[in-house]
Amino acid sequence: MRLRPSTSHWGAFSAGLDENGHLQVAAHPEDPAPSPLLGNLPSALTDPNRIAAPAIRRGWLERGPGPDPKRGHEDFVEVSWDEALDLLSAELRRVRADHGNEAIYGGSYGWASAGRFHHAQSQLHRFLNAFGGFTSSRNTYSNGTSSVVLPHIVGTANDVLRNGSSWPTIVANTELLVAFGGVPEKNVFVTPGGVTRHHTPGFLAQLADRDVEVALISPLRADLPQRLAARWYPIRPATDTALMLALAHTLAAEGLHDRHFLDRYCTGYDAFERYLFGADDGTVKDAAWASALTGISGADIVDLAKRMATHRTFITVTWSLQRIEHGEQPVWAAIALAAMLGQIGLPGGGFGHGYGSMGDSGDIGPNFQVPYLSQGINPVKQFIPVARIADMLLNPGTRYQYDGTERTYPDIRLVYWAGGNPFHHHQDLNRLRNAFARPDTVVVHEPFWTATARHADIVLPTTTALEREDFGSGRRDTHLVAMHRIAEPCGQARDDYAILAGLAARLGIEERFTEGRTAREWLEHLYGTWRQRLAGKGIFVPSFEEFWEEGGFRLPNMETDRTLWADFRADPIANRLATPSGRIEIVSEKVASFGYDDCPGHPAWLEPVEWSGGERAARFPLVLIANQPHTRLHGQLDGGAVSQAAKVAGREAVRLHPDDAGRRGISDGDVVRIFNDRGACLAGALLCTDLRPGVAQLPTGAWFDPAGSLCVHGNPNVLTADVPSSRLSQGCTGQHVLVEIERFAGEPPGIVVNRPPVISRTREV
Ligand SMILES: Nc1nc2c(c(=O)[nH]1)N[C@H]1C(S)=C(S)[C@@H](COP(=O)(O)OP(=O)(O)OC[C@H]3O[C@@H](n4cnc5c(=O)[nH]c(N)nc54)[C@H](O)[C@@H]3O)O[C@H]1N2
Ligand SMILES: Nc1nc2c(c(=O)[nH]1)N[C@H]1C(S)=C(S)[C@@H](COP(=O)(O)OP(=O)(O)OC[C@H]3O[C@@H](n4cnc5c(=O)[nH]c(N)nc54)[C@H](O)[C@@H]3O)O[C@H]1N2
Ligand SMILES: [Mo]
Repeated sequence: MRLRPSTSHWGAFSAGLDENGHLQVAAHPEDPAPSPLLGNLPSALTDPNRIAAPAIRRGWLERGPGPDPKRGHEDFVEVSWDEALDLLSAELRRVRADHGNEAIYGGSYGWASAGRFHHAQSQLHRFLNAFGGFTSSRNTYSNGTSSVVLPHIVGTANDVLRNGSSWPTIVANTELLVAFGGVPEKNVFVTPGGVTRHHTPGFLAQLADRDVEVALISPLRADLPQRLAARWYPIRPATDTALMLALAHTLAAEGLHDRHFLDRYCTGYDAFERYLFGADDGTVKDAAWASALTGISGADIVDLAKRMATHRTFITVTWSLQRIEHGEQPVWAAIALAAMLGQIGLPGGGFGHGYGSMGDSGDIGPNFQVPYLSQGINPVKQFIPVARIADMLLNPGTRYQYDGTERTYPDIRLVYWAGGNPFHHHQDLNRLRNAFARPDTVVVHEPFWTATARHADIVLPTTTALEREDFGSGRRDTHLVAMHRIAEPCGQARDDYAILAGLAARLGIEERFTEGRTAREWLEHLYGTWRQRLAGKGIFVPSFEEFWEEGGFRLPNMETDRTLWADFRADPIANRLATPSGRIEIVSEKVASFGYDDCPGHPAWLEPVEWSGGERAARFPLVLIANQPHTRLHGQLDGGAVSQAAKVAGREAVRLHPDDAGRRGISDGDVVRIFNDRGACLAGALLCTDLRPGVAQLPTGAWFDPAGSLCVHGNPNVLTADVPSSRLSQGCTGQHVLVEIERFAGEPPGIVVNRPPVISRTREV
């Protein structure tokens, strides 16, 4: 058996088919900490949910395009590739002629698979741009709140999200790590595009060896590796801002804040201090006040503030903290707190965001631009903040606020998705189903019968990365990996590129889209021009043939420990920040001028609307944390061995505190029903004391398996609210939701999403 190289979002590997046709996978030899998720890969080729042939929803085929509540409830008819592409190209022409390019929504958010050329979104956007453009999406579900608010606070999102302090600097200098959301090791194996060497688990081990003091602030103990001797503060979810304000209040009240730093590098501190002392609203944001909200004792808060002031302290906030209502506030409050400590720009001090959220945060790999496919230019300027998809489809023509501007939702007639799964990633899936009934046509390219494919009209089967040639490299990756074809395409699956090239030929834009190249010729071309550009800078990399033969190579090291923050500290005039004041804006006059009560001009405690009045909390007293799964990437390869091994009673596992379970008569291994007024799902109970009582945890990614408004498999997005973080950023708020849980009495309905939907080979019923 010959093993061939490839890579995935969770790391590089080599793989081959054994004599029985089973995929055997070996981690990259240079990876010090290979991801357990590699164990899901064999299912990519064998999952019964692989789409075998192009398929069209019967109602669309028989009645033609148009809004249809039957979407997601009807059988499919298999058609030939020619018929599928003829019908789709005619429909694209119709929508463009009757409604204009703006009526095509091609945001197509999602992670697709690793590989730079066959990146599904790049391919789709390039195609749609050649066709005259499309309504696009901005920002991410990952950090869509931070990416809007950070430029107002520090003038840049990128330098916070991508170029913060490196782990080696933290390991060598930090004395106290205050980790809001912890540093969940489960998440660090993942980086978009994948990394070949997973360094972060090693850095976490070094933190333990150096006895760095860690304050773990999270409802879940598992958010920090056990080997780190941490002090665990089991905070009530969504109250971190209150804790941060009380820490800030303690510093101010005790005179422990760095006046010099605040004067020289920041603006607005005095107004913020008035807020901390309750000068205008009469509420002093002290430790006693925060204790009632957070569930952390006042003495612990005062003690932590004092230790922060007397140690080299690094404050980190995982991205999950901003994936909630008012998610701007914990990010802004943490920066204000770090500013009061005066250690921003010092080695091992200051503020970090996303440590433990993604593998590249704090990694030391080279920051290297590898070859990629140009998407061209989108002539259509219409866009939505990405998490407003259902609002857009349900409310065409409606006005909404975004980052200080008023915008209007377009009237979408055709939705085109390649490489993403909104029925995984979006909130309130029962509402999303209604939204997906609105357009005339929904097109999905997928290898698998995901819930999104099942809610489409035209379903086009695509290859996985294992079935094609490509090259791959993630952010901060040490290697460029040659991705060889490891298996033949499943069924009639085609590459996204081949599908779009077929459409482009029918639409008269083939030359613009393909430039006359095959996929293999594109790889050689992109690599070749990149290699030439590098040579011009005196950097020499192997020829394409050598690269391909060797399976990859180590990228030249561009490692640097310089951060924007150190430069700013050294000279805040020459290196002024890109904010209106040039400084860190503890108060932003600009944000204040927008007049948003859900995002005022400085960090503030705002109660989640979901809780307000206490009425919902009385009916649904548990806070469900819907975080990232440790057994897979989102919904990908949910049928894989690692994902399946962790299911309880055949469903996604929900973690519950034994006190909460006992009160409800729930035992370990029971099937439970998790519900609120938006929907309900079944899950398998897993009792554990490592989480705060009153909190339950159900990760995202179990495939949506609807029976009415009930998901029988355990997808938390039937429960989450489709509300934005605020009018400022319109970010995703899927991380938390209020629920009640009960033991499921009787025989639970079986899982059916592990099999394809009903498909006919002929049009006759
Ligand atoms: N409740 C709640 N919801 C959340 C979150 C949360 O914290 N809580 N987190 C959010 C976050 S941060 C994110 S990033 C999103 C993730 O949401 P998504 O990125 O949409 O989730 P994935 O399951 O990775 O979807 C990628 C899809 O692409 C398909 N695919 C893979 N390779 C190819 C290819 O080559 N071509 C094509 N056409 N398709 C391919 C896969 O089969 C898969 O179905 O979820 C969000 N949703
Ligand atoms: N294995 C695996 N790794 C992944 C992914 C995956 O699907 N699988 N997805 C990747 C993607 S796309 C992204 S964007 C990142 C996401 O990175 P994050 O958003 O940081 O990841 P989560 O696991 O959703 O949340 C991290 C932790 O925050 C804690 N938390 C939740 N709410 C609160 C709160 O109110 N206060 C405090 N203090 N803590 C809270 C939870 O206990 C949770 O485990 O992960 C990436 N890594
Ligand atoms: Mo994400």
